[in-house]
Amino acid sequence: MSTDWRPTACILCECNCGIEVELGGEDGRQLVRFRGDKRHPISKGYACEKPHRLSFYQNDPHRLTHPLRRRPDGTFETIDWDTAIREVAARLGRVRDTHGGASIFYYGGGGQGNHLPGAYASATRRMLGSRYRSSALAQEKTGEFLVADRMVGSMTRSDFEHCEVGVFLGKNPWHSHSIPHARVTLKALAKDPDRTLVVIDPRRTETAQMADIHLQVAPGTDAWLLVALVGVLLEEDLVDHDFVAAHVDGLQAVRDALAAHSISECCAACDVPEALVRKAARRIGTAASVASFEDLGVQMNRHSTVVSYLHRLVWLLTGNFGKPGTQYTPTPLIRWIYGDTGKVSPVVGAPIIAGLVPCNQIADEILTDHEARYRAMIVEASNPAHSLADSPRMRQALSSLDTLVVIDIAMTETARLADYVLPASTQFEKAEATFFNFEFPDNAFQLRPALFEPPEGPLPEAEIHARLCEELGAFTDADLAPLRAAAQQGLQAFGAAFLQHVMGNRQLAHQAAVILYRTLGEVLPADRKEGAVLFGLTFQFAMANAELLARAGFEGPPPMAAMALFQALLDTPTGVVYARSSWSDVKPGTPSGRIQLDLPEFLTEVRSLGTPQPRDPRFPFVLSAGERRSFTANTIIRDPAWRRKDAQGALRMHPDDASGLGVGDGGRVRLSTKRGSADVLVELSDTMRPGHVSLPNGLGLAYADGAAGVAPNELTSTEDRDPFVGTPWHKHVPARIEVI
Ligand SMILES: Nc1nc2c(c(=O)[nH]1)N[C@H]1C(S)=C(S)[C@@H](COP(=O)(O)OP(=O)(O)OC[C@H]3O[C@@H](n4cnc5c(=O)[nH]c(N)nc54)[C@H](O)[C@@H]3O)O[C@H]1N2
Ligand SMILES: Nc1nc2c(c(=O)[nH]1)N[C@H]1C(S)=C(S)[C@@H](COP(=O)(O)OP(=O)(O)OC[C@H]3O[C@@H](n4cnc5c(=O)[nH]c(N)nc54)[C@H](O)[C@@H]3O)O[C@H]1N2
Ligand code: SF4
Ligand SMILES: [Mo]
Repeated sequence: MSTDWRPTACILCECNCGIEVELGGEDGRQLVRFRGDKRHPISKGYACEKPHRLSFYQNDPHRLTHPLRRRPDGTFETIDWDTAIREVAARLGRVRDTHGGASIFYYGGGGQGNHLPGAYASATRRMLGSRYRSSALAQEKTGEFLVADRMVGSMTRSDFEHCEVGVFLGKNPWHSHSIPHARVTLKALAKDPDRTLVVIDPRRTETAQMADIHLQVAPGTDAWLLVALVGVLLEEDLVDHDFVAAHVDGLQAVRDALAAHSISECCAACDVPEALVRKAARRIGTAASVASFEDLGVQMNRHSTVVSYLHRLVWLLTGNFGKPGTQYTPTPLIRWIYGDTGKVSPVVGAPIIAGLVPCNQIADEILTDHEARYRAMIVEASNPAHSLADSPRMRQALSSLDTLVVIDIAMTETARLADYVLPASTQFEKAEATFFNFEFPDNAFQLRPALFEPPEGPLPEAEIHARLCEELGAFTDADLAPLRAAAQQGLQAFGAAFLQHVMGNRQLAHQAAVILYRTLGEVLPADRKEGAVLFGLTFQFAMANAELLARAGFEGPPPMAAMALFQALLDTPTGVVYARSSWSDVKPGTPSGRIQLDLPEFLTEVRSLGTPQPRDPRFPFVLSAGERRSFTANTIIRDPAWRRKDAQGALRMHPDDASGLGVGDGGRVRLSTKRGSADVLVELSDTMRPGHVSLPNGLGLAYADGAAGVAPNELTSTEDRDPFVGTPWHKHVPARIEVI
């Protein structure tokens, strides 16, 4: 057996740690062993336990091997690629010609480790005139995006490695990571007597167990806790007045809004002792640096967007922005749109934040006879029939479309509903990359080469979109001829030809991604071919960020620097530092250049916070539907055997609740919400607050031997959502439990 260690990345969370994989097996196509890759500029050798089981992703028995077409009776038949491309292009072209391209909705474009499909799909969408799209971000991050854009004019991330105080709000990084080398960073914080770890979570999570201060908030009451924290900062004058004077507008408006609230009543409302809230506020208010991260525990919960606003007040009032150990503005390789463009969705008029239609309103946009409804959908590298609220209604919506095309590696819950299923190569059978590049001061990008060729059948998304665009008449061989000729002469000649023939021609410019793949891609090493689209993206980056690029060693005029970066990405499969920032670069991106606190829409909500909603006696429990655990990774790995622990994905419950119900550890209960019911296995855990139960995320997948665990969104509803941006309240689902 050969031993062949090759660089790639873990694809199971957005950290995308660099790893090395030992290939083996008779055909050299087995992922045998894994180790963190020390050469990766960000992860530097770190990896958690999950990538050791990545072979379950690569060897999924439900892998799609051929294009499929739905028969009238609902079963699928295998078709060849030529037929699939011809028919998909014809069906979508007909929808465009009859109802307009805006009726073709695009969902997905990538998961935790694969963002090149979305880049290539831009060409297909342009050919079809598709205008509306969404992705998982519009069920988690759009509230934070909106607030970040209005307050700071930019997304921020946090420097936990150097902070004196680290705060996690509705976030369990021990399991969910999201920051580099999470466990090392957490242990260092916890161990150092001069540093303080603060966790705000109703559950005594693995992270909370390491914390110096755990604010074990009552589920769904973070708004009151944060009002109390900000209230103490103001009352005890823990405000950084120099920072505020230099950078912040609107403090008085915050004071006025908070004056309506009593700190002790807010502490009572969130059920955290006032003394502990004051202790946390004082620690935050007097620390040299505070890094703070909010995630799904509050972003998928009541008052989510307002909580994102209040959370920013905590670190902005205390001056924790733009210096080591605090918050910074990252520079991802592609420019992310964060804010509100003022556009709304065509049927229900939902706000489009960050270019995305709220996920919870997609079904409403389809299940209507409104003229502007979505009639067709392309779903790529996503599983909305499982991952979005109210799966039964989502299935109904997807089934009622004129045409549903799914591009995936496996037969997912969504693919089962499709008219056409197009099989993609896995992330180890093609070049891939992600645009989750948020690190600082050095920011890195990794173009991962394919580890081996795809089996006969599946194709990389770049190829699928190129073929679809060709079938739709995007360009001719004559259009590509000068580019192909130039590509033979090297990057510089190609760059000149690309500018002249593509960027100077509107129609072709819209097809830039697939044209790069079809021309430049053909002269790239075969295992890096799908990286062709980065040629255009590095150009865009260089035009906007020449100085950061120069500091990372890519000097010269932007086109030259871009080409040097592109070449480095091709040559360095372990990742390249493409931007070197410094703290003095961190500035608010608002039009005034100052941080804005006086945002009346949020302050009105803050002012009118009454008391937490009493529990509905029919649903006395709060269910967090979709917790991250040691062996969960959304629905990226479908084989339940990959989970070393907790195979059935148990419902976690406090022992007092269990004894009240008369159920023991390992017992079964019926869990019901207003939307649905499921039979679940119980795991007793005194880490839960009484009255709060939780189910893991990503389980209940339709599998060979029947589903393991509960699909959380069989139990959730689309109307339980944030009033500003429509994000779901999945962590706060009223529920009833009966012993079976
Ligand atoms: N192992 C693993 N890691 C992952 C993923 C995965 O599937 N598995 N998915 C990745 C993705 S896509 C994401 S978005 C991130 C999400 O990462 P996290 O947001 O950390 O994940 P969750 O476990 O869903 O929720 C976090 C915490 O919210 C808490 N919570 C519940 N209700 C409340 C409340 O009312 N208030 C507060 N303050 N907290 C509450 C829960 O107890 C839980 O500890 O994880 C990423 N990392
Ligand atoms: N109730 C509840 N629902 C939730 C959550 C929750 O906490 N509670 N969490 C939500 C969050 S934060 C997120 S991010 C979403 C995630 O939900 P989705 O965005 O729907 O994505 P994943 O479950 O990650 O599914 C990824 C899909 O990509 C496919 N895939 C893998 N590799 C490739 C590839 O190379 N090419 C192609 N074309 N496909 C590929 C996989 O087979 C899988 O079908 O779930 C959300 N849903
Ligand atoms: S932290 Fe995330 S990317 Fe890194 S090894 Fe673990 S699951 Fe993979
Ligand atoms: Mo997510």
